[in-house]
Amino acid sequence: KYSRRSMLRTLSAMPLAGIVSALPQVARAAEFSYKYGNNLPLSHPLNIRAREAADEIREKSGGRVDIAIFPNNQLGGDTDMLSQVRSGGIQFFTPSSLVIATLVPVAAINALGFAFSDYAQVWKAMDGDLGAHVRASIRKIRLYAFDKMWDNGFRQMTSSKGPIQQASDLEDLKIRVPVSPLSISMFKGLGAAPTSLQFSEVYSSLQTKIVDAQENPLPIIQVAKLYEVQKYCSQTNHIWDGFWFIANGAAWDRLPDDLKAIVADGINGAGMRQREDIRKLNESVQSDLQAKGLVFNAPSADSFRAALREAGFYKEWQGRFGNEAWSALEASVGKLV
Ligand code: TF8
Repeated sequence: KYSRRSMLRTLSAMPLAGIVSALPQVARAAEFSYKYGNNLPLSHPLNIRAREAADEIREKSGGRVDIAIFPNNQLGGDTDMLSQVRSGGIQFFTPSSLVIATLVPVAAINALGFAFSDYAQVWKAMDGDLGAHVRASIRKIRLYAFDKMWDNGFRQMTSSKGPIQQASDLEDLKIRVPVSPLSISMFKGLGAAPTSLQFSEVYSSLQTKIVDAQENPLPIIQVAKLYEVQKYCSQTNHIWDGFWFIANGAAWDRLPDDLKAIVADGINGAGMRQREDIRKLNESVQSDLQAKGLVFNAPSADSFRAALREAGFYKEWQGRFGNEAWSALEASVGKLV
């Protein structure tokens, strides 16, 4: 902290060029001070790249925009942060597509079970028409979604009971899923006994055996230390899950255009690098989790897809998501029904 006197002393001892370059550093409150909340530990690429984006934005805006990051559910669980970003209590949040779908149902569409087979299909859809469709729907509830989704990853199932090799192994399995009607519908369709819990409750509910299984991408299983309370990991790749980087709509609209461009570039650019981080992590994290005791298997998608078809799952969700979104999805993944 600078006192006025010590500042004057410093300034008078400086050549003019030095004074000018020192001026912006004299703690000036940012014109736009924002709060960004998320549910992940600092070690996850989401937080590493968000930090980078915030630094870049502060610098490029000459200190006019300051984004303070509140990681790791410090501001409450997903549902709490979602209502805070709507009310304007915080200005930014990165819900998983499943979480924002509690308000914008079509946002769950990328999480349709066994729809995407690889990242080429994912980014074709989400950087293309399907993503645009979902962003427009998010805008309707006065939130603003940045163009580039961030990657959570393909979701995998873990259990303390045994490996999941095919759909029948899910029968009556008590599995935690996010607060998401689509996840509940999918796991019911597969014969399991799903329970919705916020992410902030996952570790303890596995530890106390309220549930025996859960499903999340490998990097999440790692940073949330779920291997401590799970034994088996079945690489089902059943859902591709991403984060929407969203802003409170009124706060976003108030921002002057030049600053909007700086913020959007910072966040979208960091998002592209975050995708790359997750891709690399997916390659390296399995051996790490094996070393920590998780036992892996990699089942084929066939029995799961067949069970879901038979349960009428795809038909039902085609109706719920609507034809426009559904055809945008099928344009990337092929016919589903
Ligand atoms: C869940 C979520 C998580 C993400 C991640 C922790 O399982 O989908 O995968 O929210 O940020 O609740």
